[in-house]
Amino acid sequence: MILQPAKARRVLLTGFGSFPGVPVNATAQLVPRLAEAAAAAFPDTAITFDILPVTWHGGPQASAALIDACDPDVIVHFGVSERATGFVIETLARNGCHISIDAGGALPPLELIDPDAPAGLRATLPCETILRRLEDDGLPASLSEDAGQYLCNAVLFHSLLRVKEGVKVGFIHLPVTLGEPGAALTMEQALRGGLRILEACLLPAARH
Ligand code: PCA
Repeated sequence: MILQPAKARRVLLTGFGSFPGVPVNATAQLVPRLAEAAAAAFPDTAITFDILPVTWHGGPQASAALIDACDPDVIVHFGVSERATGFVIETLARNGCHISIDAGGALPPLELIDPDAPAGLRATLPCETILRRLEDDGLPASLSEDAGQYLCNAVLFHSLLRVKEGVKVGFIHLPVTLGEPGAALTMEQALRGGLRILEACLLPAARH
């Protein structure tokens, strides 16, 4: 859904749907709210968002279609992880797939995402700046080099392969319990942190 067409800059935000073991993916609730807040906070920026299916074929395909349609300057993918206790800023996508079933019950076609691609691709978001901004706001955050080799890693890898030079692409993992009572992160904190992440990407005068 495009909230603000024909703006100077373009941002693509994605969350994920349900998958085995996670019947409700909190990023499917967070991302539409973040898109609306971002549209208000960055009026010169067109915000496109969508929720990707957690399927080996459909997830990357849907993401590629969004990238082609909106030609973003910044892409922030969000997903949940059992291991996350705050904002986990993924700095590396690996060319590998765990042999795990997706939301449609399918396995990945290969153990590699792309046999012709490098073993790893670095996220191009300003990860250190994002970390500082989140920490400065009192939010729990860390950098990671292991996005898990499931769909989150696969979508990040595909996006990094697909975009032209200069596009900022990255992935943020959030706790699987996001928004639940007693969770490490409330939905409001996730929303606030999402805006801090976008500030780090969109405000070049900020500390880098
Ligand atoms: N987390 C999974 C896929 C979708 C999601 O939210 C992952 O970490 O790969």
